[in-house]
Amino acid sequence: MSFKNQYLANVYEQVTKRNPNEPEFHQAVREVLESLEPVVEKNPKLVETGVIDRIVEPERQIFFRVSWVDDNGKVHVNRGFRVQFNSAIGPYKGGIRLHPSVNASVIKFLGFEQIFKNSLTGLPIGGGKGGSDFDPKGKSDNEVMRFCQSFMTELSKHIGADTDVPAGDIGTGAREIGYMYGQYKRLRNEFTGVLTGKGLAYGGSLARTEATGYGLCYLTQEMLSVMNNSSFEGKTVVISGSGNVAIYAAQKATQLGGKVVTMSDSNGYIYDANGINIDVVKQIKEVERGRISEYANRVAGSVYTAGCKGVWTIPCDVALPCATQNEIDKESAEILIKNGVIAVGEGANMPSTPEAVEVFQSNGILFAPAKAANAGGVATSALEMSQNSMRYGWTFEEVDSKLHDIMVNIFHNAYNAAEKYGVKGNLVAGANIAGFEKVADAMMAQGIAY
Ligand code: NDP
Ligand code: 2IT
Repeated sequence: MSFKNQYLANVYEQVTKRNPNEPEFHQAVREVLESLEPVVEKNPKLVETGVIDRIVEPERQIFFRVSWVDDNGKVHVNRGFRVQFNSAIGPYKGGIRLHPSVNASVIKFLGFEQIFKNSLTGLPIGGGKGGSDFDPKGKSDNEVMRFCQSFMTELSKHIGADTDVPAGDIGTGAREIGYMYGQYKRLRNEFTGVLTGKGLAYGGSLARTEATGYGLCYLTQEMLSVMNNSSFEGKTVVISGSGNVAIYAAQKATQLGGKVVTMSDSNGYIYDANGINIDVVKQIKEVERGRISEYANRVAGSVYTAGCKGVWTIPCDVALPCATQNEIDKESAEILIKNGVIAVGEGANMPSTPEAVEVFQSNGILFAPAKAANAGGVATSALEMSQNSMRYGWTFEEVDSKLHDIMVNIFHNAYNAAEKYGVKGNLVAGANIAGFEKVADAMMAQGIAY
């Protein structure tokens, strides 16, 4: 698709020129700007106040050296990133990704998406993202600890409970957050809610671990109900990934009456026609830090197949991509449709390529984009921040019920925004518009700094 609006075409061109060799960032910006065409046509003030020119440029980007020593005394140097993208509606908020593929493009696409996602939650959080090209896989606990301490030694200068509040993402879970939190506390001598996803013993929120996967299913359930008069009950569900998001999506989809038949990692996928046994997956992934192939050794009747892309060839009613960006391409989308998929809910960030999204939408598939569908994680992080500020903790049921209401609201806000701008049923446009409007209002109200 090309831009009909010349102003947006120019902004996009400027983004590609100013940020060369950043294809993921370009992809994320392009999708949002395309959605905003009807909004810009209706609101000339957006152009006059340069809101779009400003929103595509991070407020601040911090790139830094992270050196650490492995168990054999060898020195390693990684690169650390924190992109503080937008603070119009609250402190920068977003996860830390630890994966060898991390670079400026990946962190900027994630930070940009986070602006609109965080706005959609209805809670006061701005957008940011961070990470490093460090690979926690195969490292000892002590090596991970030394990396996290070195990473936080620099990061601590730039974050704070009212400034920027990082959290987990790929490769960053409870262990990494614990080491980072300990280091922040040592350096700053303060016990504040500077990170979320903390352990329950030191200020974490109940239900944060489950939140992204559960929230994905709550939103997908609402989409099925409103747009298809159905639910997860009796549906076959294909899930990719076997990390934090995938595990709790599988658990909630099962609780809601679906049958989850796959999970995967970057090496391959398992198929269990009887429905995935979540306890076995949790034992392998959360306790042993093992590979998903191990599931087939433990559960009779299940099969492991090498190659992660094959997961999309398994017939299903609902597909929940929960691994990484661009994991569903045009070909995989076409196979899913041929096999009868009716709904797709994005648990990962930007898991469908633009061509795949086009295939889903032009075939009338119910499609819940990541910004809306996976916002439950960051929403519950914001609830963790509230509890930290109050020095108080809600029960699991209280947090889960707030999460449920937030996800249902996000669906309706995206659905209504799409209808208002003449693209009924297009939740990609609806989520982008609904997320954008609040941030744009705040940016206009706060003026421009010369
Ligand atoms: P985890 O590190 O817990 O799990 C990641 C999973 O995805 C693993 O199974 C991993 O397999 C797989 N994966 C990672 N990279 C690739 C790749 N290049 N190709 C194939 N598979 C891959 O991360 P999360 O579950 O936290 O995150 C998953 C997705 O959800 C990400 O897109 C993240 O940004 C998004 N997300 C996470 C939130 C959270 O609260 N944690 C909130 C909102 C979105 P392997 O072990 O082989 O690497
Ligand atoms: O992509 C995401 O929204 C996250 N990784 C969660 C961010 C957070 O601050 O909880």
